[in-house]
Amino acid sequence: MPHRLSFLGTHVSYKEARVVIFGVPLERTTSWRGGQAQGPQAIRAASDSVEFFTHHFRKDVRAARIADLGDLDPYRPFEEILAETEAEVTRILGDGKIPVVLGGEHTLVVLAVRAAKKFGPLQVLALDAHSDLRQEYLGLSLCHATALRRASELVENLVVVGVRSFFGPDLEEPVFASIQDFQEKLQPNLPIWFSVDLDAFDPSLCPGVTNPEPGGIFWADFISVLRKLRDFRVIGMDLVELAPIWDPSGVSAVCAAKVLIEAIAALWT
Ligand SMILES: [Mn+2]
Repeated sequence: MPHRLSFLGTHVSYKEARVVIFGVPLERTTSWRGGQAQGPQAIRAASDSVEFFTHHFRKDVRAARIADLGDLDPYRPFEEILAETEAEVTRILGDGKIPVVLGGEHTLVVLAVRAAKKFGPLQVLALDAHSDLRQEYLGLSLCHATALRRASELVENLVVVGVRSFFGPDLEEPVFASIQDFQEKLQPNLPIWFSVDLDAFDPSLCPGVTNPEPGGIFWADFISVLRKLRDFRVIGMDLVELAPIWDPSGVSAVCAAKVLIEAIAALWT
C-alpha cells in the first residue's frame, strides 16, 4: 500500500475522528519572502520526530482521534481555494468535529471564522507578532496583513496576544492583550476560534516564518495560554505561516508540530 504522509502517521478515518486536520498550502499575498505553501507537509514530516504524549497535560494526543485529510489543491484561483477552505471547515463543524487548518498564509483564518460563525456567536483568540489589522494592504482587502481585521468584522470579540509589530494607528486598538491577562478579555461563555500565527513565537524558537519579528513568546508562555484556554470552549484552530525553507535546522517545523500536539491534547482530549 502506498504511504501517504500524515500528521503523527495517523490512519484515523474522518468518520471516527474527533479532530480533523487539513492543509491549505495557500501562498498568494506574500509581501516579503514566501515559503508558506510548504508548511503543511513540513509539519507532517516533523511530527515523526516527536512523542504522542505531553507531560504538561499528562495526555496522549491520540485520544483526540485525529484524522488528517491531506491538503486542498492549491493550483487554482485564490477565490476557489478560499471557498473550499470555508466549505471544509463548515462540513467538519457541521459533523460535530473539531477542524484544525494548517497554512499557508494567515488569510485562511478569515474563511475558517466565516465558517464557524454559521454555527453561532464566536470570538477569536489569535497569537501573532503583527497586528494584521490593516483595512487594506497593497490594494487588497483580503490578505495576510488584513486577516485579523477581516476576522474581527465577523465575530463578537477578538483578542490578540504576542503582537510587537504595529503600523501606528493600530496601537490604540483595544484587542491586544498580554500572556498574563488575555483571559480577562475573553467572554466566558462564547466559543473560541484559536488562530496561531507561528511568528508570534520568538525567532530563536521558530525562525522559519515569512516575517520574523524579535521579542516573541516562548514555549512556557504558549503552554500557559493553553492552560488558561482549558477553561473555555475552543471549537477549532488554525496554525499558519510556517515557511520551512528559512530554517535549514528544521526546528521551526518541529515547533509547529509540537504546537499542534500540545494544543490538541490540552483542548480536545
Ligand atoms: Mn498573522
